[in-house]
Amino acid sequence: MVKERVEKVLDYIATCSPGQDEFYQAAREVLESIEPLLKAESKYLDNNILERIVVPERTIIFRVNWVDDSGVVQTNLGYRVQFNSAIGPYKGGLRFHPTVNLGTVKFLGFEQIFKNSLTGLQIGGAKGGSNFDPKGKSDNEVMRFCQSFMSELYKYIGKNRDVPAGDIGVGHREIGYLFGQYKKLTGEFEGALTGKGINWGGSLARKQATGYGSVYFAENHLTVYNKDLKDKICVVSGSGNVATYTIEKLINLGAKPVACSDSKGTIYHKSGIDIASLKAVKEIGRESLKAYAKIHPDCEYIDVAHYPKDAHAIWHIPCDIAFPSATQNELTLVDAKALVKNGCILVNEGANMPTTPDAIDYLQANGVLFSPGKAANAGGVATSQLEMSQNASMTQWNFEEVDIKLRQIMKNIFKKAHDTAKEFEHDGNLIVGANIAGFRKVADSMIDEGSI
Ligand code: NDP
Ligand code: 2IT
Repeated sequence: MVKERVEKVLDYIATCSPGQDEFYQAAREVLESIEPLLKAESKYLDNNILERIVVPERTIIFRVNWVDDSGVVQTNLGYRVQFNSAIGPYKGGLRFHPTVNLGTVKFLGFEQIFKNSLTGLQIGGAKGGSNFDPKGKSDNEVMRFCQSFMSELYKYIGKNRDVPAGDIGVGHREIGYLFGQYKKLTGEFEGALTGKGINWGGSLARKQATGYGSVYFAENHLTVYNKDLKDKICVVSGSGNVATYTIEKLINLGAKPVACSDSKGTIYHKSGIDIASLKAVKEIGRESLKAYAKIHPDCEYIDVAHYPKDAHAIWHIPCDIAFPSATQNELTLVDAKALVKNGCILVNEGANMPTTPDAIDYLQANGVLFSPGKAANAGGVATSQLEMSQNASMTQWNFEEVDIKLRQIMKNIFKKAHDTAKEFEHDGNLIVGANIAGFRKVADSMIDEGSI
């Protein structure tokens, strides 16, 4: 009965959202893993919650015209998927990357519903973005694009309505231009975006929060198995916001991150990544990691072209812990086999859905601990909510205050996922625990709020 209903809803997605493979993948993982809850309590099927929760409350798609530096008008697509507001105003990032399409935004928005629920805070799920590529554009081009994007988006967002933030390709610079335009169009200086600059309403520690939170989550996970981070060899994919601050916190806590990557290649720095030059190259210089390898002659550089399509160099470097922190489906079955062969004990997802389903199965079957992204990377959005809280009370907390709250939130999320897995007799399976705990709060709220 439960299995058939889940299959029916998945068939509906396949029929009504053809070609949205990433959304289908995300929905399948959630719906299949919550089967123990659906079997235990009939109210979710009785109230058609599955049928309702896989459909966004609102999808906004718009044209973004902007003028490039040579005076030519360029056109991109803009998206905002307001997926679920049962437990709070819509909340979730904006992604600017050439691969972004409606399926990408829907998968991210769907994941965000359950992630935000897990934080224990009052935030609903949403995601947005554009197929605009900030790479290779001048600051002025990025500014004109952001202004044009916000000229449409501002109609749908607001501090109590929908609060976007950053994601891939959207950082401090983009949030600044978006915020400036929002303020100009509405005349309101309000927290309608998070990830803002410290001088204009941002929260200390938001920049670090996803990466730091991911490491705090890993710490909690290891503790249950009487292990810790000390001297652990770590590999971290990506070298953007999440990866950089994962590496920084790992170093602070005595682990040894030795490799990271970007869209062009991977660096393997056996003596340990130098965080200062990583930030100088990627965060400040917006350069490729090749520039890091030039500064450090003892660092090996592996060009992405030297690896087959279904494998990624970073996961073939021997490690104790892997932190996929770049993008979706970046850790495949071939990669998982290499991790197991090299004795990896934990895969801790910093990115959204970075591990393919067959890779997850393989890791779990081979006893590798697995921290799912919607729990492990929730520190970013949780700290965004702390930013909203500070904006609402017109205060600014210091770095330590925010960091202490973040640490506690990650501990609570871990405990919730871990205890819920146990409650449903899937001890140690944090995918089941996180999905059930995240789903239950939202679904119960949907039932309470009636047939809206
Ligand atoms: P950034 O844009 O700061 O960094 C992304 C990094 O991943 C870059 O190093 C980029 O390479 C690499 N990358 C991105 N796309 C690809 C691709 N298709 N193939 C290969 N490499 C790629 O993004 P974030 O660090 O913010 O986000 C990383 C992940 O974390 C995403 O999955 C995001 O959804 C997730 N996340 C982010 C949060 C946040 O607060 N920022 C919160 C929770 C999750 P290059 O440098 O060459 O561009
Ligand atoms: O995937 C995510 O959780 C984010 N990109 C952060 C969202 C947010 O609103 O801070």
